[in-house]
Amino acid sequence: MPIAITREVSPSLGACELSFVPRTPIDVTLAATQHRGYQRALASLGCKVLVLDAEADMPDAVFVEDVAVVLDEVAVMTRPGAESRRGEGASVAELLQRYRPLRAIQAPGTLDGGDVLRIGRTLYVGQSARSNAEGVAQLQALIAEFGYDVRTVPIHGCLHLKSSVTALRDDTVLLQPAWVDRAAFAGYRIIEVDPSEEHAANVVRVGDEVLMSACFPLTRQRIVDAGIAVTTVDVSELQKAEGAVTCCSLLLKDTQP
Ligand code: CIR
Repeated sequence: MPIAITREVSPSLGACELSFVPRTPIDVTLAATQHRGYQRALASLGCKVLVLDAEADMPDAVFVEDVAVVLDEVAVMTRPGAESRRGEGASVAELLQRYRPLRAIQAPGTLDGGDVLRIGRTLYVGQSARSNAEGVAQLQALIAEFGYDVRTVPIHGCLHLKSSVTALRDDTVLLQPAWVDRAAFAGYRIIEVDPSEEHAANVVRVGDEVLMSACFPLTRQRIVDAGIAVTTVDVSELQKAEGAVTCCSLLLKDTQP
């Protein structure tokens, strides 16, 4: 059973970082309700959902994906690109160290977990405003012994690599061609998002199924037509904080006997 680490929505979510999404009022109570729906959806897909307490003074702390890169062998605590987010990792590290040996990116390196897409033994790392070359080099060095192929990918017009592309299967990706070049994923079957659904490329893969936002029915249909089972969840209020479905959890294989 995969483990999903999540964290309750902060009451200060409205003061979140925003880069490519205009600021609009966020209903934090609704965001928390939707987030519970997200946790239930992960549980329905077979995950054991762990829940960290909200961080009142850390608006973006619900987006736990950004503070760690979890592999089967090790977890690397990141150093998020946004300074306001650098305190979020401590409580996640405390929980994660029960499941994985921990390593950490150090200054001046920066890396957001949202920029790291693992497909099989390859890690694709987005060249975003949040993740710098030093952060990528440190990641590569910290996991060198495990034999992952680390490849950088340019992105443009979006926050993270996983805003623009995620994996549906080991051989299939869902991609927004306006934000990332198809050529970077040339070896894969590529399903593009519907052009009217700009933010639809971010999905969580759990086994052979995917979880995605209910806001993107046309892209959902493309995935279903490809023979992949899809569960949807309404996370519209979290999307106002420039969050999507991957960012609200850290998924890890339970390697304990
Ligand atoms: C931020 O700008 O850092 C947050 N408001 C959103 C982070 C979303 N994270 C993700 O997609 N991995």
